[in-house]
Amino acid sequence: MISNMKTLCVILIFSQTCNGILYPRDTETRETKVLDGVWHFKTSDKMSPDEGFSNAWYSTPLEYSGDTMLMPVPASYNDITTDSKLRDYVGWVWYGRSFFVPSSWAANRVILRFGSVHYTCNVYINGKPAFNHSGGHIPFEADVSEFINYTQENFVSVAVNNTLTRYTVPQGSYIWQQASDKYPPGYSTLEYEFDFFNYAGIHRPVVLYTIPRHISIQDISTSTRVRHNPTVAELTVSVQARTDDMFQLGDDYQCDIQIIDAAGLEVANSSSCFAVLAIQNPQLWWPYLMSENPGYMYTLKATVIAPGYGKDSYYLPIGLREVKWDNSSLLINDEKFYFRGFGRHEDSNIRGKGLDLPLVFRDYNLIKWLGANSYRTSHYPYADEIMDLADTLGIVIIDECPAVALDHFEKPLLANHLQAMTELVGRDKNRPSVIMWSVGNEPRSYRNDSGEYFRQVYEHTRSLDGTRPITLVVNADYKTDHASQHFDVIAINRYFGWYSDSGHLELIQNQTLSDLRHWRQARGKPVMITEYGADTVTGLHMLPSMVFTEEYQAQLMMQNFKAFDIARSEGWFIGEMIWNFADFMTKQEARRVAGNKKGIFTRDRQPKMSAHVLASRYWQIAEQETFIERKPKNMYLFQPQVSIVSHP
Ligand code: GCB
Repeated sequence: MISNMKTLCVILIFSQTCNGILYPRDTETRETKVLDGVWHFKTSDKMSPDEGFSNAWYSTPLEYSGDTMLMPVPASYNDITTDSKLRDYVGWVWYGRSFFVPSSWAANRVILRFGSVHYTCNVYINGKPAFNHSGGHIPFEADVSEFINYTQENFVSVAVNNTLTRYTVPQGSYIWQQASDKYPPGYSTLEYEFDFFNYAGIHRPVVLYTIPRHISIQDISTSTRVRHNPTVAELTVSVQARTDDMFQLGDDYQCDIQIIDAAGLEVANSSSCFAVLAIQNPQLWWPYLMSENPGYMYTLKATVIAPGYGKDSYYLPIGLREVKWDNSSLLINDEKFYFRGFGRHEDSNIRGKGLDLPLVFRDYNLIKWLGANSYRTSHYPYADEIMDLADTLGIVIIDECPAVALDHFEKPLLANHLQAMTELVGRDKNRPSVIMWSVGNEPRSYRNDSGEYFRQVYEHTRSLDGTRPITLVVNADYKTDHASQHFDVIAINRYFGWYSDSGHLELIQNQTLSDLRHWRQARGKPVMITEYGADTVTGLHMLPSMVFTEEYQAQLMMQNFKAFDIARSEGWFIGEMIWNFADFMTKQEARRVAGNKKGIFTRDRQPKMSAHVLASRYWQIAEQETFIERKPKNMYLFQPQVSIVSHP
C-alpha cells in the first residue's frame, strides 16, 4: 500500500516475510498521533444505500453533509443508542473527523493505520479516496503523505459496510423477502450462521504515524530455537527495509540489531539485516504458572541506515521460546504443554467489539485467578493490545482467523481466506504467546470439497510459518469430516448433554471419552477439546439440576473432566478449553436468552458457580505439573499465593 516505495524482501527458511504490519510506536525516528475519541457519524438511507457516495459525503467534513450524530471511536456503533434500527443496521455508515498534523511531519512519510474496521471500508482524506480494506478484526494501513495538509486542518471520512456475502470471511447473506402478507415491500435482513452478534464500526484505535521519507523498516521477522545444557536461544532475525524511488538500485543500506533484556542490558547484537544470534543463558519465555517469571520479554531494537538517505529505528518486543509438536504432544521449550483454557469473544455491554482496556485487564486478572494458561481467539484475531498482554503475562494463544462456520468452498472464498491467513500470520508471527494457528472454526467439513479447500489453506499457512502447528477446529463426526486430516492438531467442539441428550449428565463421560478416542484412532495426532459447555442463567438454581441452572453447568463440566483425565492419561490428549469465558451477545433467536449464556463469567465479568469449579480444576492441574506450590491449598476462591518450586 505504500506508494512509490520498494520493499526489499527476504525469503527465510521459517517464513516468507514481507507480510507483516508493525504496531505503531514512538521511536527516535517515528512519531504517533492517536485519532481515537469523538467522531461524526451517520447511516445511509435504507432505500438509497449508496447516497453517501452519490452525494459525495466524503468531499467535505462529514458534519457538513446534513444530520450527523456523535460516535465514540473505538466502539461498535450498534449498542451506543437506544434505537434498534441502528443496532440492526445493515449497509454503509459513515464516520468523519478533523485533525491537524504537525508541520514538522512534512519531511517524513505519514501512515494512517486502523486497528480494525468491520467489515469493508473506504477511507478518504481531505475529500480524496485514499485506501480501502475488506475484512474485520485485523489492522490495515497506507501511506497518506500525499493527501495531508501540513499547514491547515485535515479531515478523514470512512465509509463502513457490515454486509457479509458468500465470499467474505466469515460468510453471510443479504436476504430480500418477497412482499407478501408476511413482509412489507423492500424487507431485507442480513443472515449469518455464526453464533455471535455481527458488531460493526471502527473497533480498534486509529493512529497516524510517521516513518522516515527515504528508508524505513517495513517488517521484522524472528524465530527462536532453544538448545539445552547449557541453555542457548538461537534467535533468527530478518529486517526488511522499504525505500523510495530516490534510492537507487545498487545503493546499500545497513542494519543494526540489538537484543536488550528487561533490565535494559544488551545481550546480543549484529550489523547484518539477516542474523542468527546465540543468546547464552537466556531468560526463556514460559507460560503462566510454568515459571517464576512467565512471559519474559526482550526488546529487539532494529535500525536501518542508508548513508545519505537517513535511518529508521523500531523496537519490537520478543520472547525467546520454541514450540515443537509430534503425533501425541505439543512442547514449549521441550516441556509438554497442556492447555487449560477457554474460547472467548471480544464482547461487552455497550462497546460491543470496541477495544476497552479496563475490560481487557479485568479479563486477564480473571484468567490468572482461574489458574488458566491459554485461550483461543475464537472466532477472529483479537486486538494487538490484547495480544501484547498475552505475551507479557505468559498466556498461551491459539490464534484463529475469522473463518467461522464456512460453507460453499468456492474459489473467491478461498482467495479471501488465504488473504486473511496472510494478514493474521503477518501481524502475529513474532508473538511468543501464539503457539498455534487456527485456520477456522466449524466449517461444514462433512462436505467433500472441504477436503481440498482446507488442504490449500493448510499449505498456504505452512508456507507463511514453519515454526508453529496449525489446526482447524471441527464439529463434524470423525467418520464424515474431510478437512482435519490435513492439520497438525485435532481440535474438536462437543456439546454432549447439551445440544444432544440434553439433561442427561449420566451419558457425558462415556460419550466424550469414546468420541475423543475415535478421533485419536482415526487421525493419530494430538487431540484437544476446544469447546464444551452449557448455557446457564446466572442466579438460576435447582436441585436436582436442570438445563440452564448453575448446578447443571457445573455438573456437565465435572462429567467432562472425568473423560479428559482418562484421555490425558493415555498420552495424546493435549488440552481442554471450555466454551465460553463470558456470556456474549448473539443475533436474536429462540434458543438464545439475550445472547449466549455459556460463560463461566457473566457478560459483566462476575463469576457463576462454574467459574469456581473451573478454578479448582485448573489450579489442581497446574499443581500436578510439579512446578507449582499453592499456599494455602484449595483456596481457589481467592488469589492463591503461588511459588514455583522447581524450574523446568
Ligand atoms: C459452537 C460454536 C460457537 C457457539 C457454540 C454454542 O460450536 O463454535 O461459536 O457459540 O457452539 O454455544 O452453540
